[in-house]
Amino acid sequence: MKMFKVATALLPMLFSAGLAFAGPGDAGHGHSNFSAGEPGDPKKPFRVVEVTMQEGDGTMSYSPKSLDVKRGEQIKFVITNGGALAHEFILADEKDNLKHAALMQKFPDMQHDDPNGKSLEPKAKNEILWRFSKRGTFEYSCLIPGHREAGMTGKVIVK
Ligand SMILES: [Cu+2]
Repeated sequence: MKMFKVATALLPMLFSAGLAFAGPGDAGHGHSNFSAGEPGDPKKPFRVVEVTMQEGDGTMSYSPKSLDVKRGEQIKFVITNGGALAHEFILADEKDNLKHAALMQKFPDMQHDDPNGKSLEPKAKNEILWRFSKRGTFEYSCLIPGHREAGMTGKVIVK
C-alpha cells in the first residue's frame, strides 16, 4: 500500500525530530521538519493566544478554531487540555500533518515534545512559541488516531 511506504520513509525523520536536535541524523534536515515557520525567539515580542482542547458529543475540538497571523509575527500558544482524554497540538501544514497522522496509525502511543508539537495529558498545560515566517495556511491538529477525524484541527492563516 502506498500509505505504508510513505510512513516507513518518514520514520527516521520523525524520531530524530522527537529528540529535539540531539540526533546525529538531524544534520541537513533542520527546518525541513517545520513547515509552518520556525521556533520563536523569547527575546522578541510575541502575542499570547490561549488554546483549549475539549471533547463534546462525539466531537473533539480546539478553541479557537482558527487564527489570523501577520507574516513574521510571533505567537505564544498557551495550550490547556480541558478534556478527559490525552490530546496533542502539532503545528505544521496540512500535508505534513496528514503524513504524520498516517504514521501515528501505526504508532498511536507516540509522544511529542518538540518545538512545534506537544502531547498533553488531561488537565495539563504547555506552551509553544512560534514565529510564522511564511505566508500560507497552516494548522494545529491532534494526530492521535480518531481525533483529527472527530474535528481536532485549527487553522492558522498567515498573511
Ligand atoms: Cu486529541
